[in-house]
Amino acid sequence: MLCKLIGIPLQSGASQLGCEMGPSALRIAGLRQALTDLGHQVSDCGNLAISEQRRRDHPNEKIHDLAEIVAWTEVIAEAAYRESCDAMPIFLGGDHALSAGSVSGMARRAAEKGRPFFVLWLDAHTDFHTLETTNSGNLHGVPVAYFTGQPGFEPYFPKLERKVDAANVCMIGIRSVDTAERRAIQQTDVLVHDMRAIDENGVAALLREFLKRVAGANGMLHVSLDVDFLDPAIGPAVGTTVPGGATFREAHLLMEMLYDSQLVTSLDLVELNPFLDERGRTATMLVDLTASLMGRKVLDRPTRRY
Ligand code: NNH
Ligand code: MN
Ligand code: MN
Ligand code: MN
Repeated sequence: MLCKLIGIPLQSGASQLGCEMGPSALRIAGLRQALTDLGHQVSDCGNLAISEQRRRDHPNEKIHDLAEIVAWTEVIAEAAYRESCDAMPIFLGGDHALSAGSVSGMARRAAEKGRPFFVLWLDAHTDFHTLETTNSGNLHGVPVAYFTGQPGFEPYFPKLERKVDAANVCMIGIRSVDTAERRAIQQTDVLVHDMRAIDENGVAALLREFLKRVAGANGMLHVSLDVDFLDPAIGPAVGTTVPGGATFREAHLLMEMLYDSQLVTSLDLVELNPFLDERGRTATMLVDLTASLMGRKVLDRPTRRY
């Protein structure tokens, strides 16, 4: 597989500065080597950058850095579309606002290939605020509402060439949902598995069900991995830690199952804030999880079909 590493030093969607250093930390933690060790070809596209920003004012005065995030969204969506022509893009964040671009660009690619498009959202949060409802004003809290076509993003954000069907979005790990998000997401077909669902069923059953649907539709699958999906004990380098997250084995099992499925066509690694890390262990954790997603295993075993 040809993997393209796309660095996105975007940090103004989050409340705390530091995600800008995420792409560097992932490179230093050995992402390229981990992938080449597994037999993949890797091309590092370097970091994206934004140029001019058009001024944008939204009536919700809590929102900050709207013009910058919009400029990033355009650049990222274009890069996602371009680089996914012949490769699997891996988006090195950067805060989760980047997924407005990575997901919308990949949705456009899937439409061009005539394939249905699915998103697996691994996060403590649903990121389902609209521009009207965000009360933190942090735009890393809005990407899922944007790419599923909830109202109010136009004319501020780029017009979506393809919305993602809410029924094709599956979330796992959820344990922090604001009131407005809860109300809005319950009116959609987004499949939300909170931590209780993991406790009661185990991650494997939840993911297997979803992968069967993706496989049955011959879909393309985008995986968006927010560091705060992990329990803070194994992923401390994030500005929005929430207790009670996924364990080391739960996270690796999901990645191993995703590899077996051979359905993943793009990946976000987001919200890594190296300023908050402990001797690089969260960056290393993300590299190891990516390796599991790309085929690293303890023992060879027959590939499971979905
Ligand atoms: N819902 C909160 C907000 O909108 C938190 C979002 N923060 C995240 N999302 N880290 O993954 O501010
Ligand atoms: Mn998130
Ligand atoms: Mn989160
Ligand atoms: Mn909020």
